[in-house]
Amino acid sequence: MSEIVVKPRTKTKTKTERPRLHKVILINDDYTPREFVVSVLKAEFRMNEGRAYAVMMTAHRKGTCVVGVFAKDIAETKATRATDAGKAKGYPLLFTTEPEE
Ligand code: TYC
Repeated sequence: MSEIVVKPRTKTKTKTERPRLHKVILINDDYTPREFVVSVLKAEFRMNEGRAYAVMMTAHRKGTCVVGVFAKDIAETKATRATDAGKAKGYPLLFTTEPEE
């Protein structure tokens, strides 16, 4: 007597999803001094003077500018710290976060 052995054809793949990245976005306002925005970008986002100035001017002209892309908790911490730095001086400076597509 012969037996037919059927091998299972389904494979189980274990996929580990990478955490989605989040953008930190700088929002323009009419009150925060340009130099202060530049100093916050340098301190919190480790930018050099030229990069910080370019990011500040993009937000100033267009309304917003993406500052960087980070893991969710890092993006949120940086946005909060940078916003709080403005608050401490009485400025309405605002950094927000949103998930990357
Ligand atoms: N618009 C501000 C000014 O003219 C400067 C500024 C730039 C403020 C970017 C916020 O995200 C900002 N003093």
